[in-house]
Amino acid sequence: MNSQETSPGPPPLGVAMIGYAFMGKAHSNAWRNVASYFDVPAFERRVLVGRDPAGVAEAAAKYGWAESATDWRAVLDRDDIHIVDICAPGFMHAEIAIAALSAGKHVLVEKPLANTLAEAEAMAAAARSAQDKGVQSMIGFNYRRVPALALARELIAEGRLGTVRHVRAAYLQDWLVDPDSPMTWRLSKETAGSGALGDIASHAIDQVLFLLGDQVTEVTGRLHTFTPSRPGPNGPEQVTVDDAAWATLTLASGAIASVEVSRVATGQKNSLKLEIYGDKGALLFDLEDLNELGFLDATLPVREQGFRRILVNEPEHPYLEAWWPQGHVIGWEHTFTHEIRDFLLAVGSGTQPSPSFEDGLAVQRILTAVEESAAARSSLIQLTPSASTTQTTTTEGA
Ligand code: SOE
Repeated sequence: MNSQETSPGPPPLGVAMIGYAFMGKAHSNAWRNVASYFDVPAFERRVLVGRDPAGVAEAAAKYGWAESATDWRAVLDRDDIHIVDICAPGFMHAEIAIAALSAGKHVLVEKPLANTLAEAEAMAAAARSAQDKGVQSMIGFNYRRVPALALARELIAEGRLGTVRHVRAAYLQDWLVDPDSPMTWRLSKETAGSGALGDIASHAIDQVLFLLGDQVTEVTGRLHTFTPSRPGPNGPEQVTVDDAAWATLTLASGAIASVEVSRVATGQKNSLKLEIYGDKGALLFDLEDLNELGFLDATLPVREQGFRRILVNEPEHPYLEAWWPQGHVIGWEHTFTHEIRDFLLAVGSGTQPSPSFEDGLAVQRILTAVEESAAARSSLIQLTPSASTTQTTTTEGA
């Protein structure tokens, strides 16, 4: 049963979703709920696509898709499909998105846009051509739809922080701390493109661009793999991507941002921390407390200054009017409902959704620059440890 009764008006948009793992589950939840909370164009969840016939059939029934299929190319040939939501691994993004756009389907694709800069450039070119024909496309940087971060962007744009100078972005997880965690597609360059860099630095970097409404002009980077091989079905397999990444970004405005990401930060579960410092104020955010925004107004008398907690749960706050009364907090999954609401409204009004594939390409260029800087190791200065100051771990008096 689809998510909404087909009301009089334009015929419903047929939706196909490709992929049904973690992101497929999160997007399915959003497709199931969006019409219950927001006024969006009529749509129907028509087909869920996956490689395993039994697995995708079970997921389709569980997540509320009318049917399941295993051949995404055949789905693109269907006249009753108008939207393709790509939740497949990164190595499939470019081929599917370009084919879907060429077939006249509106496309939503998960981040990062692609596994390589060349793929991202081809996708952006296909999106420009499709847009000329009224076919829309969007990349799923869902954290832009956290109400607290949408509010942060508004405050910065209103000048409440003055001139932003210094940004700190850290996205820390620990699901790969155990060296015996098995090999997955996310740990191979061939299927994922990169590791923490593309997976979560893409979010952190997009947030810097989103919040400041700025562009990056310089990049330094470093990548590191702490666990070079992991158990595979037939023995140890080489990990060919980074476990952690560091970058500094110079923005066109002159602001400087540091970006740090890791999937081996023991104890950090899904902590995207953002700190934005201006000459008139500052903002603090942590995804693990996504309903809250720390705000310091430096124009107040110093005796009254301090970070105050804004509970971003009022109807006046972005997206919140659709949900619960003030103070009834929302969750991580709501960001995908907001994302699909905005995507559907853009498709329905024939306007470019945001973030666009161009925005995804901008992030991809920065990711590539981090990789190039890391490979050149040009920012790394070798220091020779001095024997006299080398710290030892022997206990006192041992
Ligand atoms: C894994 O790091 C992951 O699922 C990312 O791929 C998502 O984009 C992020 O939102 C949560 O963590």
